Amino acid sequence: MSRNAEIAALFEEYADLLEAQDVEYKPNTYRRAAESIREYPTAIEDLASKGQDAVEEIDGVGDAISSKVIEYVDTGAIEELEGERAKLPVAMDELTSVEGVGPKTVGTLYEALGVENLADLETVASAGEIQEIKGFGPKTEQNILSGLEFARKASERELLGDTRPLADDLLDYLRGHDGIERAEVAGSIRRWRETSGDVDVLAASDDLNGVIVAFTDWGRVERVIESGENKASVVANGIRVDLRVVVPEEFGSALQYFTGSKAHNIRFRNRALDRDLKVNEYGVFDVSDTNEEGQRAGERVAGRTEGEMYAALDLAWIPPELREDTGEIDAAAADALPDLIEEGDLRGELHTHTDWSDGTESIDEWIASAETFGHEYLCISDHATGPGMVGGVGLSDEDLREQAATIREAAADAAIEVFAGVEANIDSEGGLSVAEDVLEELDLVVASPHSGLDMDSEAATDRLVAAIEHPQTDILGHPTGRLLTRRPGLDPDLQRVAEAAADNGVALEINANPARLDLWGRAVKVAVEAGATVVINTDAHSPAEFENDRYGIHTARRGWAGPADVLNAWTASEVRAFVE
Ligand code: DGT
Ligand code: CA
Ligand code: CA
Ligand code: ZN
Repeated sequence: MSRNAEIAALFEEYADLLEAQDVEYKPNTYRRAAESIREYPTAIEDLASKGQDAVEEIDGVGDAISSKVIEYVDTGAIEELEGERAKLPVAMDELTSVEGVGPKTVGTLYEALGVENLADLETVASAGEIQEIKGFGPKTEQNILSGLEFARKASERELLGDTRPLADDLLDYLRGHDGIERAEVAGSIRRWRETSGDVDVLAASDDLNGVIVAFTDWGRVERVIESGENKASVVANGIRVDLRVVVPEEFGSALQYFTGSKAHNIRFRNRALDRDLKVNEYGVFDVSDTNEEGQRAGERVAGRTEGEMYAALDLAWIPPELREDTGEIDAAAADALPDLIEEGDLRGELHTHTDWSDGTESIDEWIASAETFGHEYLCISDHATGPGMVGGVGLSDEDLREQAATIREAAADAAIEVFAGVEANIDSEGGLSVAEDVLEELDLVVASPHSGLDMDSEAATDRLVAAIEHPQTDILGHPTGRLLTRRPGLDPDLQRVAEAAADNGVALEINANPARLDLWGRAVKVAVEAGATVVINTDAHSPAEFENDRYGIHTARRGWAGPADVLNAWTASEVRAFVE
């Protein structure tokens, strides 16, 4: 963690501790400052060494906060934070990771039942003690119990947004090592699955042991779990990393095997058997002949590259994102694999938040950043007020009108095309939280669910379909509202949602934020097959998050989507025509 992220996390904890004790306003001030500090391009310790004024250059950082920054850089602690921690000695991060448990609940549970950590929470929830607290009840207790169960299962998996960068770092490191011919990530990360159990990496070298030594010496290794002749496992950044080393002749077969998925490999292996071939991590072997002793001869016919492996089974090479046993082997056999969208195909971003709501940058800064990033167009879609918006984040109808005028003024001088939009909240019936005439005035409306995410499947489907049928809706934002490893979100009938989207000319979002990836691969496949258009949005709150688009692009690939299926792979005028 950089110092900026470290200090941001402390201020967030401070904000939570204050909120837990019913302090008003101050928590949000600290949260905003935390966000700006995290995104600030200069190292905070360098600013601190220049004094308080330099630290106050950061958005949202005033006197009180800058002095705490300096205190922390100088002494390694913040006295006021220590004081709050002493008053409320709870594992705040851990407890608030449970869906339905916010800082205020943590405060109440500590006051009433002395709950300090997850184990305490589990004990009191299972004993039925929570429903006895004033203002709580059986429903709250049940929600906490299911939140706990979800968190327990989910916490065993890591976000792709954490594992992929770690794998990329390791690959860079290994590829710089003499004697390593190739290094690739394998497993669920190579398939761009949204969560992974571990990081699997494969290297090819004639010096197996040299690679193992290099790997265990990698700077990010915290602990070596085991280390053998051709494989080793370590913990890095709190995540398990498995490395295998093979000789270059076996790299393709090992990569194919360890990429998975298991279901794909089983189908692959069965196809081989039908052809009198045997496959394993060492290659493809011809087992049609028997030798004099009646044993299978087993001549090796492929294994150095993956392409060779697939070709040996009369298959086109299959992109890893498709290897989930959803028809890819038949498609490869018929030479009918889809023409997938690729990194670099996106022309614009249609869902961003400025400092008018909870983003960090001004409208002008966003336009400049989008242009620098290479986008041809940008939509500003700040939060509207309404269900799910807390702490005054969302814009009123009047604010939205004023903002649209400001966006249009900025757009007039911009080198890129700029859309004036909004992210409206979908209420429980599917209505939008913005007045009709304002929606009509705007160029683009993203409608997203932000609250009421625990309704049953049928009600959720009706709600989303109603939002899609709203004549002003252009994009259904993060359709289920899920947060990976934190909350499951809505569980609609995806087929019906997709058909409604196709019929009404509404694009279904693939929210590329790695904490969401909503929609996900299988859902995207349903959408595309129903003839719906999807859109890959980063939902960026700061321009650095434009980089998350790769998670959305590979998720689209997992859904078999090509550039024609993805709204923001189209030109600005094509997008303009779609939303009009
Ligand atoms: P994960 O780690 O849970 O996100 O999922 P994967 O797919 O990365 O699975 P992992 O790490 O257990 O194993 C990596 C790959 O190795 C897996 O995708 C396919 C292959 N593999 C592992 N065990 C078996 C097995 O028993 N049979 C077959 N056919 N393949 C296996
Ligand atoms: Ca894995
Ligand atoms: Ca593994
Ligand atoms: Zn948003």
